[in-house]
Amino acid sequence: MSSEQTFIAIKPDGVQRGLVSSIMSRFENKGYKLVGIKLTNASEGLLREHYADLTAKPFFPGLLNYMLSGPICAMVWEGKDAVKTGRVLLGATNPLAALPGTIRGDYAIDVGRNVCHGSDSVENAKKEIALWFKPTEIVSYTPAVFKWIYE
Ligand code: DAT
Ligand code: MG
Repeated sequence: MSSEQTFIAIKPDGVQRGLVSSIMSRFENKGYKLVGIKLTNASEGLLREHYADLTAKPFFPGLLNYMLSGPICAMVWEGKDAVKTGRVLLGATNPLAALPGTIRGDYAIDVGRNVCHGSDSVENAKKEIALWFKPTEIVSYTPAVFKWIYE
């Protein structure tokens, strides 16, 4: 099985609105394995690196302020096709276009308050995990239910 790790973050609005457990449940219920988690106030430097491809966008200053506005729940989830399927669980970037049943479809309205982040490629997931976590903060274990999730 090709197992991947993806970086999923609950943004300050998701933390403030008490959505941490609801969002985590989506990943747990699907069968993905939590291998890293922390609640953190991200620095401006970290966020500029995290969103390096967006610094020239007109919405970037607002995005930066939003991400600096409170704690973020940073997580690493692992499993088969975790990067692409993680994005499916999040839903479209613009919550108004996100389907019901997805996190953004169920819990958000404005693109600038879309409650969660998910890596968009395996390569970016590796970069983001290395940016937000030290190697020792990522754990390795086999869940007891593993054989009931994967054939
Ligand atoms: P995603 O978070 O789905 O990967 P992205 O990487 O294109 O989307 O953009 C990062 C974040 O920037 C996104 O979650 C919310 C914000 N954003 C994107 N497009 C925006 C826009 N047109 N107006 C305001 N904020 C936007
Ligand atoms: Mg993105």
